[in-house]
Amino acid sequence: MNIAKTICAPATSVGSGAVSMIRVSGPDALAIADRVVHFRQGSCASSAGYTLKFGTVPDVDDVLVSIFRAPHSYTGEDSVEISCHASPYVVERLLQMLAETGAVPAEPGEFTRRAFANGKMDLSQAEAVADLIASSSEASHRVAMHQLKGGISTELQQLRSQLVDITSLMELELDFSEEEVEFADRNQLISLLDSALSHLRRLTDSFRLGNAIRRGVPVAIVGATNTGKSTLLNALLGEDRAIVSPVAGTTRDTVEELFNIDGIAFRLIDTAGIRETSDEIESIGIDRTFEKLMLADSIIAVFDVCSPVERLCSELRDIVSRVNLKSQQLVLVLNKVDLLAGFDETCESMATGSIWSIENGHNPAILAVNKIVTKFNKIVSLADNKVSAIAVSAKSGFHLERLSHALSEHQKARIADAGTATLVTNARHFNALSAASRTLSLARSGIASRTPTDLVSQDLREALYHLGTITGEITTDEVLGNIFSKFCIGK
Ligand SMILES: Nc1nc2c(ncn2[C@@H]2O[C@H](COP(=O)(O)OP(=O)(O)OP(=O)(O)O)[C@@H](O)[C@H]2O)c(=O)[nH]1
Ligand SMILES: [Mg+2]
Repeated sequence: MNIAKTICAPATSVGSGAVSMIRVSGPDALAIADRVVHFRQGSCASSAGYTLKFGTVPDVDDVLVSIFRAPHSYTGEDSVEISCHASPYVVERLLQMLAETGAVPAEPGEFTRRAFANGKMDLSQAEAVADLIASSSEASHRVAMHQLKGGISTELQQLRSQLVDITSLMELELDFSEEEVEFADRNQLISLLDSALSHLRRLTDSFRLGNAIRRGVPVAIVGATNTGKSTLLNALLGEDRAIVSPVAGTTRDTVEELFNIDGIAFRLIDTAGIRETSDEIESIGIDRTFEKLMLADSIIAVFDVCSPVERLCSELRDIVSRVNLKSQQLVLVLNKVDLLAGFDETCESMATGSIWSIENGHNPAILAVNKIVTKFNKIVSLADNKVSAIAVSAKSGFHLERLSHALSEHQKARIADAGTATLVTNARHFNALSAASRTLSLARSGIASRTPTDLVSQDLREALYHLGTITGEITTDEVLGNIFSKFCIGK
Protein backbone atom coordinates (compact mmCIF):
# COMPACT_ATOMS: atom_id res chain seq x y z
CA MET A 1 0.00 0.00 0.00
CA ASN A 2 1.38 3.37 -1.01
CA ILE A 3 -0.23 6.10 1.06
CA ALA A 4 1.43 8.81 -1.07
CA LYS A 5 -0.86 7.86 -3.95
CA THR A 6 -4.42 9.04 -4.40
CA ILE A 7 -6.87 6.20 -4.94
CA CYS A 8 -10.33 5.96 -6.45
CA ALA A 9 -13.09 3.35 -6.68
CA PRO A 10 -16.87 3.11 -6.92
CA ALA A 11 -18.35 2.75 -3.43
CA THR A 12 -21.77 1.62 -4.64
CA SER A 13 -22.53 -1.49 -6.67
CA VAL A 14 -22.79 -0.60 -10.31
CA GLY A 15 -25.97 -1.41 -12.18
CA SER A 16 -28.54 -1.08 -9.41
CA GLY A 17 -30.18 1.96 -7.87
CA ALA A 18 -30.53 5.46 -9.22
CA VAL A 19 -27.32 7.02 -7.96
CA SER A 20 -23.73 5.80 -7.81
CA MET A 21 -20.89 7.18 -5.73
CA ILE A 22 -17.18 7.23 -6.49
CA ARG A 23 -14.67 7.76 -3.73
CA VAL A 24 -11.34 9.50 -4.16
CA SER A 25 -8.88 9.63 -1.26
CA GLY A 26 -5.28 10.76 -0.86
CA PRO A 27 -3.09 13.86 -0.96
CA ASP A 28 -4.25 14.93 -4.45
CA ALA A 29 -7.94 14.04 -4.08
CA LEU A 30 -9.20 17.63 -4.22
CA ALA A 31 -6.93 18.68 -7.08
CA ILE A 32 -7.84 15.60 -9.10
CA ALA A 33 -11.58 16.25 -8.60
CA ASP A 34 -11.05 19.84 -9.78
CA ARG A 35 -9.43 18.56 -12.98
CA VAL A 36 -12.37 16.27 -13.78
CA VAL A 37 -15.39 18.26 -12.54
CA HIS A 38 -16.18 21.81 -13.66
CA PHE A 39 -17.75 24.05 -11.06
CA ARG A 40 -19.54 27.30 -11.82
CA GLN A 41 -17.84 28.92 -8.83
CA GLY A 42 -14.78 28.01 -6.78
CA SER A 43 -13.10 24.64 -6.59
CA CYS A 44 -12.73 21.67 -4.27
CA ALA A 45 -9.26 22.87 -3.34
CA SER A 46 -10.66 26.22 -2.16
CA SER A 47 -13.60 24.68 -0.26
CA ALA A 48 -13.86 23.83 3.38
CA GLY A 49 -14.40 20.27 4.59
CA TYR A 50 -18.01 18.98 4.66
CA THR A 51 -18.93 21.15 1.65
CA LEU A 52 -21.25 19.83 -1.04
CA LYS A 53 -20.66 21.25 -4.54
CA PHE A 54 -22.70 20.89 -7.72
CA GLY A 55 -20.61 20.45 -10.87
CA THR A 56 -20.56 19.18 -14.42
CA VAL A 57 -18.38 16.66 -16.16
CA PRO A 58 -18.74 17.83 -19.78
CA ASP A 59 -20.45 15.31 -22.06
CA VAL A 60 -20.72 12.81 -19.19
CA ASP A 61 -23.00 13.82 -16.31
CA ASP A 62 -23.97 16.39 -13.71
CA VAL A 63 -22.55 15.43 -10.34
CA LEU A 64 -22.52 16.35 -6.67
CA VAL A 65 -19.15 16.38 -4.92
CA SER A 66 -18.80 16.03 -1.14
CA ILE A 67 -15.52 17.36 0.23
CA PHE A 68 -13.73 16.01 3.29
CA ARG A 69 -10.49 17.45 4.60
CA ALA A 70 -7.86 15.48 6.49
CA PRO A 71 -8.08 14.30 9.18
CA HIS A 72 -11.88 14.60 9.24
CA SER A 73 -12.71 11.90 6.70
CA TYR A 74 -13.27 8.15 6.72
CA THR A 75 -9.67 7.48 5.67
CA GLY A 76 -8.18 10.39 7.60
CA GLU A 77 -6.93 11.81 4.28
CA ASP A 78 -8.28 14.52 1.97
CA SER A 79 -11.20 12.84 0.18
CA VAL A 80 -14.06 13.54 -2.18
CA GLU A 81 -17.17 11.53 -2.91
CA ILE A 82 -18.60 12.09 -6.38
CA SER A 83 -22.27 11.19 -6.75
CA CYS A 84 -23.45 10.61 -10.32
CA HIS A 85 -26.26 8.80 -12.11
CA ALA A 86 -25.99 5.03 -11.72
CA SER A 87 -25.20 4.32 -15.34
CA PRO A 88 -22.40 1.77 -15.69
CA TYR A 89 -21.13 3.91 -18.61
CA VAL A 90 -21.02 7.11 -16.52
CA VAL A 91 -19.22 5.37 -13.65
CA GLU A 92 -16.69 3.76 -15.99
CA ARG A 93 -16.07 7.07 -17.77
CA LEU A 94 -15.55 9.00 -14.53
CA LEU A 95 -13.13 6.35 -13.22
CA GLN A 96 -11.22 6.58 -16.49
CA MET A 97 -10.99 10.38 -16.23
CA LEU A 98 -9.88 10.19 -12.59
CA ALA A 99 -7.18 7.71 -13.59
CA GLU A 100 -6.03 9.96 -16.44
CA THR A 101 -5.59 12.85 -14.00
CA GLY A 102 -3.54 10.93 -11.46
CA ALA A 103 -5.70 8.67 -9.27
CA VAL A 104 -4.98 4.93 -9.16
CA PRO A 105 -7.68 2.27 -8.75
CA ALA A 106 -8.08 1.25 -5.09
CA GLU A 107 -7.48 -2.31 -3.97
CA PRO A 108 -10.23 -4.16 -2.05
CA GLY A 109 -10.58 -2.66 1.41
CA GLU A 110 -7.93 -0.01 0.74
CA PHE A 111 -10.02 2.90 2.07
CA THR A 112 -10.53 1.08 5.37
CA ARG A 113 -6.89 -0.01 5.42
CA ARG A 114 -5.87 3.64 5.14
CA ALA A 115 -8.31 4.52 7.93
CA PHE A 116 -6.52 1.92 10.08
CA ALA A 117 -3.05 3.16 9.04
CA ASN A 118 -4.06 6.73 9.89
CA GLY A 119 -5.32 5.74 13.34
CA LYS A 120 -9.02 6.38 12.59
CA MET A 121 -9.85 2.90 13.89
CA ASP A 122 -8.06 -0.16 15.19
CA LEU A 123 -7.94 -3.47 13.36
CA SER A 124 -10.89 -5.05 15.20
CA GLN A 125 -13.01 -2.01 14.29
CA ALA A 126 -11.91 -2.23 10.66
CA GLU A 127 -13.02 -5.86 10.63
CA ALA A 128 -16.34 -4.80 12.13
CA VAL A 129 -16.90 -2.55 9.10
CA ALA A 130 -16.92 -5.64 6.87
CA ASP A 131 -19.22 -7.44 9.33
CA LEU A 132 -21.60 -4.50 9.40
CA ILE A 133 -21.84 -4.46 5.60
CA ALA A 134 -22.46 -8.22 5.57
CA SER A 135 -24.96 -8.21 8.45
CA SER A 136 -28.32 -9.58 7.41
CA SER A 137 -30.14 -9.79 10.74
CA GLU A 138 -30.85 -7.48 13.64
CA ALA A 139 -28.67 -9.56 15.98
CA SER A 140 -25.63 -9.69 13.65
CA HIS A 141 -26.02 -5.97 13.02
CA ARG A 142 -26.00 -5.35 16.77
CA VAL A 143 -22.77 -7.28 17.43
CA ALA A 144 -21.03 -5.65 14.44
CA MET A 145 -22.03 -2.18 15.71
CA HIS A 146 -20.78 -3.02 19.20
CA GLN A 147 -17.39 -4.04 17.78
CA LEU A 148 -17.27 -1.02 15.48
CA LYS A 149 -17.82 1.26 18.47
CA GLY A 150 -14.77 -0.34 20.08
CA GLY A 151 -16.46 -3.04 22.20
CA ILE A 152 -13.63 -5.53 22.00
CA SER A 153 -10.95 -2.83 22.00
CA THR A 154 -12.11 -1.61 25.42
CA GLU A 155 -11.96 -5.13 26.86
CA LEU A 156 -8.45 -5.57 25.49
CA GLN A 157 -7.28 -2.26 26.91
CA GLN A 158 -8.34 -3.42 30.38
CA LEU A 159 -6.59 -6.75 29.92
CA ARG A 160 -3.44 -5.17 28.56
CA SER A 161 -3.12 -2.70 31.37
CA GLN A 162 -3.49 -5.55 33.90
CA LEU A 163 -0.76 -7.52 32.15
CA VAL A 164 1.52 -4.52 31.72
CA ASP A 165 1.29 -3.93 35.49
CA ILE A 166 2.25 -7.52 36.21
CA THR A 167 5.06 -7.48 33.64
CA SER A 168 6.58 -4.29 34.93
CA LEU A 169 6.53 -5.56 38.50
CA MET A 170 8.34 -8.68 37.40
CA GLU A 171 10.81 -6.89 35.17
CA LEU A 172 11.76 -4.52 37.91
CA GLU A 173 12.74 -7.57 39.85
CA LEU A 174 14.92 -8.72 36.94
CA ASP A 175 17.01 -5.56 37.16
CA PHE A 176 17.88 -6.46 40.69
CA SER A 177 18.20 -10.19 40.14
CA GLU A 178 21.80 -10.23 41.42
CA GLU A 179 20.51 -9.11 44.77
CA GLU A 180 17.74 -11.71 44.92
CA VAL A 181 15.15 -9.11 45.69
CA GLU A 182 11.49 -10.10 45.39
CA PHE A 183 9.44 -6.97 44.83
CA ALA A 184 6.28 -8.61 43.82
CA ASP A 185 4.17 -10.54 46.22
CA ARG A 186 3.71 -13.93 44.50
CA ASN A 187 0.19 -14.38 45.80
CA GLN A 188 -0.78 -10.99 44.53
CA LEU A 189 0.72 -11.80 41.12
CA ILE A 190 -1.20 -15.06 40.98
CA SER A 191 -4.48 -13.44 41.86
CA LEU A 192 -3.89 -10.73 39.23
CA LEU A 193 -3.18 -13.44 36.67
CA ASP A 194 -6.27 -15.38 37.71
CA SER A 195 -8.47 -12.40 37.17
CA ALA A 196 -6.92 -11.79 33.72
CA LEU A 197 -7.38 -15.48 32.89
CA SER A 198 -11.03 -15.49 33.87
CA HIS A 199 -11.59 -12.35 31.81
CA LEU A 200 -10.00 -14.12 28.84
CA ARG A 201 -12.12 -17.22 29.43
CA ARG A 202 -15.31 -15.18 29.40
CA LEU A 203 -14.29 -13.74 26.03
CA THR A 204 -13.29 -17.07 24.45
CA ASP A 205 -16.47 -18.71 25.80
CA SER A 206 -18.56 -16.05 24.10
CA PHE A 207 -17.26 -17.07 20.67
CA ARG A 208 -19.74 -19.91 20.24
CA LEU A 209 -22.68 -17.54 20.55
CA GLY A 210 -20.90 -14.63 18.84
CA ASN A 211 -19.99 -16.74 15.85
CA ALA A 212 -23.51 -18.17 15.67
CA ILE A 213 -24.99 -14.68 15.64
CA ARG A 214 -22.61 -13.47 12.96
CA ARG A 215 -22.77 -16.47 10.65
CA GLY A 216 -26.24 -17.80 11.53
CA VAL A 217 -27.11 -20.18 14.37
CA PRO A 218 -26.43 -23.71 13.06
CA VAL A 219 -29.57 -25.86 13.24
CA ALA A 220 -29.22 -29.49 12.13
CA ILE A 221 -32.34 -31.29 10.90
CA VAL A 222 -31.72 -34.97 11.59
CA GLY A 223 -33.67 -38.21 11.81
CA ALA A 224 -34.34 -41.53 10.11
CA THR A 225 -34.83 -41.67 6.35
CA ASN A 226 -38.15 -40.54 4.91
CA THR A 227 -39.35 -38.80 8.07
CA GLY A 228 -39.79 -35.53 6.15
CA LYS A 229 -36.58 -33.61 6.95
CA SER A 230 -36.22 -32.12 3.48
CA THR A 231 -39.93 -31.31 3.34
CA LEU A 232 -39.54 -29.50 6.65
CA LEU A 233 -36.53 -27.52 5.40
CA ASN A 234 -38.44 -26.46 2.29
CA ALA A 235 -41.53 -25.56 4.32
CA LEU A 236 -39.55 -23.40 6.74
CA LEU A 237 -37.72 -21.65 3.90
CA GLY A 238 -40.89 -21.32 1.84
CA GLU A 239 -39.07 -22.60 -1.25
CA ASP A 240 -38.22 -25.93 -2.90
CA ARG A 241 -34.59 -26.02 -1.87
CA ALA A 242 -34.01 -29.73 -1.19
CA ILE A 243 -35.25 -32.70 -3.20
CA VAL A 244 -38.20 -34.49 -1.60
CA SER A 245 -39.30 -38.00 -2.57
CA PRO A 246 -40.95 -41.08 -1.05
CA VAL A 247 -37.69 -43.00 -1.70
CA ALA A 248 -35.77 -43.54 1.53
CA GLY A 249 -32.23 -42.14 1.29
CA THR A 250 -33.07 -39.23 -1.01
CA THR A 251 -30.80 -36.68 0.66
CA ARG A 252 -27.16 -37.73 0.38
CA ASP A 253 -25.24 -34.58 1.14
CA THR A 254 -26.03 -31.77 3.55
CA VAL A 255 -27.98 -28.76 2.30
CA GLU A 256 -27.59 -25.42 4.11
CA GLU A 257 -29.67 -22.27 3.89
CA LEU A 258 -29.85 -19.05 5.88
CA PHE A 259 -33.20 -18.23 7.39
CA ASN A 260 -34.26 -15.27 9.57
CA ILE A 261 -36.65 -15.65 12.50
CA ASP A 262 -37.43 -12.64 14.69
CA GLY A 263 -34.23 -10.81 13.76
CA ILE A 264 -31.94 -13.80 14.33
CA ALA A 265 -30.19 -15.55 11.43
CA PHE A 266 -30.34 -19.34 11.47
CA ARG A 267 -28.35 -21.70 9.27
CA LEU A 268 -30.74 -24.58 8.61
CA ILE A 269 -28.90 -27.76 7.67
CA ASP A 270 -30.83 -30.63 6.07
CA THR A 271 -28.95 -33.92 6.41
CA ALA A 272 -28.94 -37.45 5.05
CA GLY A 273 -31.42 -39.72 6.86
CA ILE A 274 -29.91 -42.03 9.46
CA ARG A 275 -30.15 -45.78 8.69
CA GLU A 276 -27.94 -48.84 8.34
CA THR A 277 -26.71 -48.88 4.76
CA SER A 278 -24.18 -50.68 2.61
CA ASP A 279 -24.19 -47.86 0.07
CA GLU A 280 -20.81 -46.15 0.30
CA ILE A 281 -21.96 -42.68 -0.74
CA GLU A 282 -24.98 -42.76 1.54
CA SER A 283 -22.84 -43.80 4.49
CA ILE A 284 -20.46 -40.85 3.87
CA GLY A 285 -23.59 -38.66 3.96
CA ILE A 286 -24.66 -40.22 7.27
CA ASP A 287 -21.20 -39.56 8.77
CA ARG A 288 -21.69 -35.94 7.78
CA THR A 289 -25.09 -35.94 9.48
CA PHE A 290 -23.41 -36.88 12.77
CA GLU A 291 -20.74 -34.23 12.26
CA LYS A 292 -23.36 -31.51 11.68
CA LEU A 293 -25.34 -32.77 14.65
CA MET A 294 -22.35 -32.37 16.95
CA LEU A 295 -21.54 -28.85 15.73
CA ALA A 296 -25.13 -27.54 15.76
CA ASP A 297 -26.49 -25.21 18.44
CA SER A 298 -30.02 -26.53 17.94
CA ILE A 299 -31.05 -29.94 16.69
CA ILE A 300 -34.40 -30.66 15.10
CA ALA A 301 -34.94 -34.42 15.37
CA VAL A 302 -37.70 -35.43 12.94
CA PHE A 303 -39.91 -38.49 13.52
CA ASP A 304 -42.67 -40.02 11.39
CA VAL A 305 -45.68 -40.33 13.74
CA CYS A 306 -46.98 -43.21 11.63
CA SER A 307 -44.00 -45.44 12.52
CA PRO A 308 -44.30 -47.97 15.35
CA VAL A 309 -43.61 -46.38 18.74
CA GLU A 310 -40.79 -48.79 19.56
CA ARG A 311 -38.96 -47.86 16.40
CA LEU A 312 -39.37 -44.14 17.18
CA CYS A 313 -37.96 -44.71 20.67
CA SER A 314 -34.90 -46.44 19.30
CA GLU A 315 -34.36 -43.58 16.81
CA LEU A 316 -34.63 -41.10 19.67
CA ARG A 317 -32.17 -43.03 21.85
CA ASP A 318 -29.66 -43.03 19.01
CA ILE A 319 -29.94 -39.26 18.58
CA VAL A 320 -29.94 -38.45 22.30
CA SER A 321 -26.71 -40.41 22.73
CA ARG A 322 -25.04 -37.95 20.36
CA VAL A 323 -26.48 -34.70 21.72
CA ASN A 324 -24.94 -32.61 24.47
CA LEU A 325 -27.89 -31.16 26.34
CA LYS A 326 -25.62 -28.80 28.28
CA SER A 327 -24.89 -26.79 25.19
CA GLN A 328 -27.41 -27.91 22.56
CA GLN A 329 -31.15 -27.41 22.21
CA LEU A 330 -33.11 -30.49 21.10
CA VAL A 331 -36.51 -30.11 19.45
CA LEU A 332 -38.39 -33.35 18.83
CA VAL A 333 -40.58 -32.87 15.80
CA LEU A 334 -43.39 -35.41 15.41
CA ASN A 335 -44.06 -35.05 11.71
CA LYS A 336 -46.86 -36.14 9.36
CA VAL A 337 -49.66 -35.69 11.91
CA ASP A 338 -51.95 -34.97 8.95
CA LEU A 339 -51.88 -38.71 8.23
CA LEU A 340 -53.28 -39.64 11.66
CA ALA A 341 -56.92 -40.73 11.80
CA GLY A 342 -59.04 -38.03 13.37
CA PHE A 343 -56.56 -35.22 12.61
CA ASP A 344 -57.84 -31.86 11.62
CA GLU A 345 -56.37 -28.37 11.89
CA THR A 346 -58.31 -27.80 15.09
CA CYS A 347 -56.08 -30.23 16.99
CA GLU A 348 -54.44 -27.20 18.58
CA SER A 349 -53.80 -28.93 21.88
CA MET A 350 -51.41 -31.39 20.32
CA ALA A 351 -47.95 -31.55 21.79
CA THR A 352 -46.27 -28.20 21.64
CA GLY A 353 -43.33 -27.00 23.60
CA SER A 354 -42.47 -29.00 26.66
CA ILE A 355 -46.08 -29.20 27.82
CA TRP A 356 -48.73 -31.18 26.06
CA SER A 357 -52.34 -31.31 26.81
CA ILE A 358 -54.59 -34.29 27.22
CA GLU A 359 -57.73 -32.27 26.71
CA ASN A 360 -59.71 -33.50 23.82
CA GLY A 361 -58.51 -36.91 24.94
CA HIS A 362 -60.95 -38.79 22.77
CA ASN A 363 -59.49 -37.60 19.52
CA PRO A 364 -57.46 -40.56 18.12
CA ALA A 365 -54.84 -38.26 16.53
CA ILE A 366 -54.15 -36.54 19.84
CA LEU A 367 -54.11 -39.88 21.65
CA ALA A 368 -51.55 -41.23 19.19
CA VAL A 369 -49.29 -38.18 19.63
CA ASN A 370 -49.64 -38.28 23.40
CA LYS A 371 -48.65 -41.92 23.46
CA ILE A 372 -45.41 -41.14 21.60
CA VAL A 373 -44.65 -38.09 23.74
CA THR A 374 -45.21 -40.06 26.95
CA LYS A 375 -42.71 -42.70 25.80
CA PHE A 376 -40.25 -40.05 24.65
CA ASN A 377 -40.46 -38.33 28.01
CA LYS A 378 -39.06 -41.48 29.61
CA ILE A 379 -35.99 -41.32 27.36
CA VAL A 380 -35.29 -37.61 27.62
CA SER A 381 -37.00 -35.35 30.10
CA LEU A 382 -39.31 -32.90 28.40
CA ALA A 383 -39.47 -30.88 31.60
CA ASP A 384 -35.94 -29.71 30.79
CA ASN A 385 -36.33 -26.47 28.86
CA LYS A 386 -33.56 -27.54 26.51
CA VAL A 387 -35.85 -30.25 25.09
CA SER A 388 -39.30 -29.80 23.60
CA ALA A 389 -41.71 -31.83 21.49
CA ILE A 390 -43.86 -30.34 18.75
CA ALA A 391 -46.36 -32.20 16.58
CA VAL A 392 -46.29 -30.78 13.05
CA SER A 393 -47.16 -31.44 9.46
CA ALA A 394 -44.35 -30.27 7.21
CA LYS A 395 -46.68 -30.91 4.31
CA SER A 396 -49.61 -28.74 5.44
CA GLY A 397 -47.59 -26.27 7.55
CA PHE A 398 -49.45 -27.20 10.76
CA HIS A 399 -47.57 -25.87 13.84
CA LEU A 400 -44.49 -24.80 11.87
CA GLU A 401 -44.71 -21.33 13.41
CA ARG A 402 -44.42 -23.02 16.81
CA LEU A 403 -41.25 -24.73 15.68
CA SER A 404 -39.78 -21.39 14.52
CA HIS A 405 -40.85 -19.85 17.79
CA ALA A 406 -39.11 -22.59 19.83
CA LEU A 407 -35.87 -21.95 17.91
CA SER A 408 -35.96 -18.18 18.24
CA GLU A 409 -37.02 -18.14 21.90
CA HIS A 410 -34.09 -20.37 22.80
CA GLN A 411 -31.59 -18.10 21.05
CA LYS A 412 -33.18 -14.97 22.50
CA ALA A 413 -32.69 -16.43 25.97
CA ARG A 414 -29.02 -17.14 25.18
CA ILE A 415 -28.53 -13.61 23.90
CA ALA A 416 -30.33 -12.17 26.93
CA ASP A 417 -28.06 -14.23 29.23
CA ALA A 418 -25.04 -12.70 27.53
CA GLY A 419 -26.53 -9.27 28.34
CA THR A 420 -24.42 -6.34 27.21
CA ALA A 421 -21.18 -8.29 27.52
CA THR A 422 -18.85 -8.20 24.54
CA LEU A 423 -19.22 -11.21 22.25
CA VAL A 424 -16.25 -12.43 20.26
CA THR A 425 -17.48 -13.00 16.71
CA ASN A 426 -14.28 -13.24 14.73
CA ALA A 427 -12.19 -16.44 14.45
CA ARG A 428 -8.94 -14.44 14.26
CA HIS A 429 -9.76 -12.75 17.58
CA PHE A 430 -10.79 -16.07 19.12
CA ASN A 431 -7.47 -17.69 18.12
CA ALA A 432 -5.43 -14.78 19.48
CA LEU A 433 -7.38 -14.78 22.77
CA SER A 434 -6.93 -18.55 23.11
CA ALA A 435 -3.19 -18.22 22.49
CA ALA A 436 -2.97 -15.42 25.07
CA SER A 437 -4.86 -17.58 27.51
CA ARG A 438 -2.49 -20.51 26.99
CA THR A 439 0.65 -18.44 27.55
CA LEU A 440 -0.87 -16.75 30.59
CA SER A 441 -1.61 -20.15 32.11
CA LEU A 442 2.03 -21.04 31.58
CA ALA A 443 3.06 -17.82 33.31
CA ARG A 444 0.74 -18.63 36.18
CA SER A 445 2.16 -22.07 36.76
CA GLY A 446 5.66 -20.58 36.37
CA ILE A 447 5.01 -18.12 39.18
CA ALA A 448 3.43 -20.81 41.33
CA SER A 449 6.45 -23.09 40.90
CA ARG A 450 8.93 -20.22 41.31
CA THR A 451 10.36 -20.49 37.82
CA PRO A 452 13.04 -17.81 37.19
CA THR A 453 11.44 -14.42 36.66
CA ASP A 454 12.89 -13.86 33.20
CA LEU A 455 11.17 -16.98 31.83
CA VAL A 456 7.84 -16.01 33.32
CA SER A 457 8.00 -12.48 32.00
CA GLN A 458 8.71 -13.89 28.57
CA ASP A 459 5.34 -15.70 28.71
CA LEU A 460 3.65 -12.51 29.82
CA ARG A 461 5.19 -10.59 26.94
CA GLU A 462 4.00 -13.26 24.57
CA ALA A 463 0.45 -12.97 25.90
CA LEU A 464 0.62 -9.20 25.37
CA TYR A 465 1.82 -9.83 21.85
CA HIS A 466 -1.22 -12.02 21.06
CA LEU A 467 -3.61 -9.40 22.44
CA GLY A 468 -1.85 -6.72 20.41
CA THR A 469 -2.51 -8.61 17.18
CA ILE A 470 -6.27 -8.25 17.67
CA THR A 471 -6.31 -4.47 17.62
CA GLY A 472 -3.42 -4.40 15.15
CA GLU A 473 -0.90 -2.68 17.44
CA ILE A 474 1.27 -5.58 16.39
CA THR A 475 0.70 -6.78 12.89
CA THR A 476 2.33 -7.72 9.61
CA ASP A 477 1.65 -6.75 6.02
CA GLU A 478 0.65 -10.34 5.38
CA VAL A 479 -2.04 -10.29 8.07
CA LEU A 480 -3.33 -6.93 6.89
CA GLY A 481 -3.31 -8.06 3.27
CA ASN A 482 -5.29 -11.12 4.25
CA ILE A 483 -7.91 -9.18 6.22
CA PHE A 484 -8.47 -6.36 3.74
CA SER A 485 -8.44 -8.52 0.63
CA LYS A 486 -11.77 -9.94 1.84
CA PHE A 487 -13.34 -6.48 1.73
CA CYS A 488 -15.14 -5.23 -1.32
CA ILE A 489 -13.65 -2.65 -3.68
CA GLY A 490 -14.54 0.86 -2.62
CA LYS A 491 -14.72 0.07 1.12
N1 LIG B 1 -48.49 -36.63 4.58
C1 LIG B 1 -47.32 -36.11 4.80
N2 LIG B 1 -46.26 -36.50 4.07
C2 LIG B 1 -45.06 -35.94 4.32
C3 LIG B 1 -44.89 -34.96 5.32
N3 LIG B 1 -43.58 -34.62 5.33
C4 LIG B 1 -42.98 -35.32 4.36
N4 LIG B 1 -43.85 -36.13 3.75
C5 LIG B 1 -43.59 -37.07 2.65
O1 LIG B 1 -42.63 -38.03 3.10
C6 LIG B 1 -41.77 -38.41 2.02
C7 LIG B 1 -40.34 -38.20 2.42
O2 LIG B 1 -40.10 -36.82 2.57
P1 LIG B 1 -38.65 -36.18 2.54
O3 LIG B 1 -38.80 -34.77 2.91
O4 LIG B 1 -37.95 -36.50 1.27
O5 LIG B 1 -37.98 -36.99 3.73
P2 LIG B 1 -36.48 -36.99 4.23
O6 LIG B 1 -36.53 -37.18 5.70
O7 LIG B 1 -35.79 -35.79 3.73
O8 LIG B 1 -35.93 -38.29 3.54
P3 LIG B 1 -34.39 -38.73 3.25
O9 LIG B 1 -33.71 -37.55 2.64
O10 LIG B 1 -34.55 -39.84 2.31
O11 LIG B 1 -33.83 -39.12 4.56
C8 LIG B 1 -42.19 -37.57 0.83
O12 LIG B 1 -43.05 -38.34 0.03
C9 LIG B 1 -42.92 -36.41 1.47
O13 LIG B 1 -43.91 -35.85 0.61
C10 LIG B 1 -46.03 -34.57 6.09
O14 LIG B 1 -46.00 -33.74 6.98
N5 LIG B 1 -47.20 -35.18 5.79
MG1 LIG C 1 -34.14 -35.57 2.61
